[in-house]
Amino acid sequence: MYRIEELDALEILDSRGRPTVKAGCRLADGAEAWASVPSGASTGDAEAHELRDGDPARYGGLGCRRAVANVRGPIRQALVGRAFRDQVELDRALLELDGSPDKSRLGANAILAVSLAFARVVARAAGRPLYAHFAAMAGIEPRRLPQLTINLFSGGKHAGGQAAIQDVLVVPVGFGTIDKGLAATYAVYQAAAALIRRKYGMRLLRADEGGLAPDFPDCETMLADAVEAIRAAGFEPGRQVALAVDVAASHFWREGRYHLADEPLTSPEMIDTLAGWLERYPVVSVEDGLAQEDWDHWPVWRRRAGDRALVLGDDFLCTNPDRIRRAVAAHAASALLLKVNQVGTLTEALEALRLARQAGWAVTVSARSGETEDDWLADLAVGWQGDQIKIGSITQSDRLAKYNRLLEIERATGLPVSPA
Ligand code: 2PG
Ligand code: MG
Repeated sequence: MYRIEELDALEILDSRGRPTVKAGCRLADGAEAWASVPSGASTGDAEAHELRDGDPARYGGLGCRRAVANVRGPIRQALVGRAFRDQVELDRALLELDGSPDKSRLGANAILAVSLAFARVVARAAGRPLYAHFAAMAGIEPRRLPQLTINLFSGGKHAGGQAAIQDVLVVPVGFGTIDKGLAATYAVYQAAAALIRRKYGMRLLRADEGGLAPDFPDCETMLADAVEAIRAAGFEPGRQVALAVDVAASHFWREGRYHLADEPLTSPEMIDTLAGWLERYPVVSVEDGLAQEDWDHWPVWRRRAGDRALVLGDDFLCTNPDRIRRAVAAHAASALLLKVNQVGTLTEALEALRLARQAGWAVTVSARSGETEDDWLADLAVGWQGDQIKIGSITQSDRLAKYNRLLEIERATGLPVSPA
């Protein structure tokens, strides 16, 4: 049993300079730990509610003082002095206290900060690394490290909308270790930066996650430029370095049409477009290729993609067990993008993971576009055995904190990287 002696919280700033929540938990045995929550920009409609102050005079309404006050007030009052057997009991207490269907009363940001701080303090009290604690919580024995999927080019809501799709990512499939995969990605990133300077004559503009964001003439050019950068770095596209795409299609779907380029596309036309990308480029994963409400066409797209690429659901699934169950029944996807703050507690995210695994799906553990220097995501991806991890680019400390933590875990465990 783990008795909570004190809970505290603080408003801190994320990688976009927007407020977010950091919570601390001290146990009766004296162990103490803090954890910070990230925040998305291209959010799904079914995400748990992030509580913001709404005061336009402060951070344009984005302040998190109410969420912080909820940790220091009602959550603290309810939990301090109580002992919890495990994460499930703690999270259940948080859910009961909130009582709303979408965590809007206390705020998913307040709830998740406490859920994570508890996980970290229990790991500390048990004297084991956080990844080992996450693994034990899930009843998993870690055997491998997640494959890296690293943001190279950005568009969509993370880059002012200069291109419709949100990310083109590199997947260093041919290297076997995190260490070598990062070195290869650095070479590709530098080659891409040189290519962009030459081709677009632009200063290096970086988007929210550190990806390069020139004025691409169209979306397909993002893929073609990525392949050119892989070659320029001396690697073989597909065999050594493959690609992944986060289309984030919900954000250019209006009135039943995909506004990918000048001519709006119907759903079947959008599926043809995606299938064409799979034919022409070494794409191993397509995230949110269709909009979150385009339920009828997801199964069609999944059949069309076959085994060639993961049909990965982010906004489509929102790490939400109900949506995942529906998608499994409809054969609408083949992989889950797992973001704990979309659902709001570790226990619910673990349920999402289990549902995906039961369906035989792959799992990508993902950061948000607004991140902090906290590195728990790397431990989570290893402990819960994500097939891939998606953190962002390799240029900002909020992202590097997680990559550097993966390097530490790689050294400590000696585990190989998951085959793509
Ligand atoms: C996504 C994420 C991370 P956001 O769409 O996958 O890239 O973006 O956190 O803004 O939802
Ligand atoms: Mg996404």
